[in-house]
Amino acid sequence: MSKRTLVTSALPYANGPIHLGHLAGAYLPADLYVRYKRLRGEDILYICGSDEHGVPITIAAEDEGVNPQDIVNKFHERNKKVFDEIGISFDYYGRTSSPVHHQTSQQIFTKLYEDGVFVQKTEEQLYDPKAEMFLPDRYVKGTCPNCGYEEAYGDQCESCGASLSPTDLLDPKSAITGDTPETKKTKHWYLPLGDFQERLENWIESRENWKPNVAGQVKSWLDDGLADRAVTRDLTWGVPVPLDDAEDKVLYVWFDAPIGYISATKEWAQQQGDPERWKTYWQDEETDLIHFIGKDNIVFHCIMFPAVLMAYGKYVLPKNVPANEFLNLEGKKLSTSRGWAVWLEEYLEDFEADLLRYVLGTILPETKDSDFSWEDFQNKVNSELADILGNFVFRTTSFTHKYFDGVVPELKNASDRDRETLALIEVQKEQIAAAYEQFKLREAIAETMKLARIGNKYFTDMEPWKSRKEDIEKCGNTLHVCLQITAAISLLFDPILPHKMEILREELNLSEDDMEWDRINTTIVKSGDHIEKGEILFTKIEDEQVEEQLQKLKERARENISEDRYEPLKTNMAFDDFMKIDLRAGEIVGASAIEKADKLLKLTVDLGFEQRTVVSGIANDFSADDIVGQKVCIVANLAPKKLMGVESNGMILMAEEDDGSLKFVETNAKPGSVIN
Ligand code: B3M
Ligand code: ZN
Repeated sequence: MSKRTLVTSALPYANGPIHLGHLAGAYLPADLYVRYKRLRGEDILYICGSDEHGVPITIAAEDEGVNPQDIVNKFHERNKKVFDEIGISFDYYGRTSSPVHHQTSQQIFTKLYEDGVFVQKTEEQLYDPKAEMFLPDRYVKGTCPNCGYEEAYGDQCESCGASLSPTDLLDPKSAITGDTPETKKTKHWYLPLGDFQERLENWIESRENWKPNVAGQVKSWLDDGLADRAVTRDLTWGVPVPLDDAEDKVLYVWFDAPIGYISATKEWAQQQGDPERWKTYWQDEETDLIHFIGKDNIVFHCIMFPAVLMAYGKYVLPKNVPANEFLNLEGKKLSTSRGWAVWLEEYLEDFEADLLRYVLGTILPETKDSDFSWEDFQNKVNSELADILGNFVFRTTSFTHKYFDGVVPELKNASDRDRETLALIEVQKEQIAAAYEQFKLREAIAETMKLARIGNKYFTDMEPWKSRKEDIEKCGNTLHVCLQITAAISLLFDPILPHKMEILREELNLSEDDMEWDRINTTIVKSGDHIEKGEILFTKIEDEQVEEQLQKLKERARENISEDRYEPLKTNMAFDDFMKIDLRAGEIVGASAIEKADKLLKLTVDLGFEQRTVVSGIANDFSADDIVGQKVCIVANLAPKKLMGVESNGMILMAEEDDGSLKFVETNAKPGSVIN
């Protein structure tokens, strides 16, 4: 009997449109997997929805001067539509502002509360008196105590990935007024993750085939020991905390959002007219729960949500969390605020959905960050989709039409090559299945394309345009084999190119009933079957089209820069304060990477009178080998600070350009010279 699988993709915040990075991270990989499983006829349910709570939503609303509800209404509809157009085949796309979701998350909170799971604490938290509010999560920015990144948020440092509390930040500033916040006492409920440490460890150990990047991150969290996590916030937008003494408090967005997967499943079951059916997916041990997410969401899906489910009892825990790394764009980090992104709505104005599904599928950031470029997009569409896949199926169908009246020829006295080629259908089928089962989706796509390569080469080698005149039986065999491969392609490519394969199956007169895994063999079409006249499935992309996209991207990036071209000046300081800073000329004489800190380099700086170690957040812009010999300016009397276990003694001055890249502030002075 086939197993039951519940697949989820991270609920995107309904505060902005969906871009390529989102698609490559959590949606396309899940959709490929789900469509493959459906093809196998397995019981699979694919759930997603809008994440409509949390500070990202309220900040977006404040920026636009509207209500949070207006923002989420707008983006919920837009995102749902664009997912549909790109072919992401959710069974249900819910939203966390729905009544079912509010009830479900309150019910889970209440049960945990009544079971005495939470710890209640009254603590000092950051407060902005001007805005008259507490500053949870992204309402405060400051320096990360872990890596020194200066733009860290109150909940997370996007540079080193550390998960933070607002009060951890050094030099915190309110995101609303820019002021330095005060502290004020407030009461909250915490999930004591430490109580779950052992259970989480045992559960993680029992998981198989996890990606090393995911397992590694989880292990490092567990090794560091788990701290209490507040599950409530002083905010008004969100799911109200269902307790009498919790006015103006809501559930922490990362408490309610994963529960959104459950609520959406409930709504799906209601829609099916079988309201209890959600339980078979969430509360029956036979279900494999798979979360597709981006790497920044690992801790929530592999530690926090499982702890909530364990505390509640009854629920299945994730079987696998195939989290992806990040997608870059044209060699640079994607950034919505800098306009460095390709939005799906925009993409779809110019190109077909399936082209992106294929190209992005071949570069999914499965094990490390990967890069999307328009040139690569053009290359893959032209030389793989058009020249191999498109060419093969068009040659096959049009030849059949022209010389066999559109009728599948019989296979008579097949040659070894014919038989071997036919047998490769099932070989590829198994390779493809093995790759999907291990969440190796890039490999699954490559193996699928391999079948088209096999077909195309066979057609060329067999030269049916010659055998047509010399040996019609041989020619018929060639076309018979090519038509079987084409038919297999129309099924095996379905998860990747659903729109195009529907067209191809129509040409082959295959019906929905043929959409079966077991039908993928050497006799999908029968001798004597009629096929329709084929059309060209993929047209090539011209250089001008690529140029146009690049221009669009660059123009937008420029617009975004000019809007906010210069950082506002800081307030004046006293002359004496400036004189306290001891600036010196120096030279980098040694540089090395720091383990687990992507952004940091450990530098040895010569100050003439001494050499010292300085940790600097420049690894994104410079590699250790290239900067030895670099002349620098250094703040030489900064109090020592430990960053990722290394003591840093000073700060190298860097200038940040519009695009976020860093430049050294150079000096020709000899090391040790005083800079005034
Ligand atoms: N909305 C965060 C994100 O988009 C969040 C995911 C929720 S999944 C339950 O990164
Ligand atoms: Zn950090």
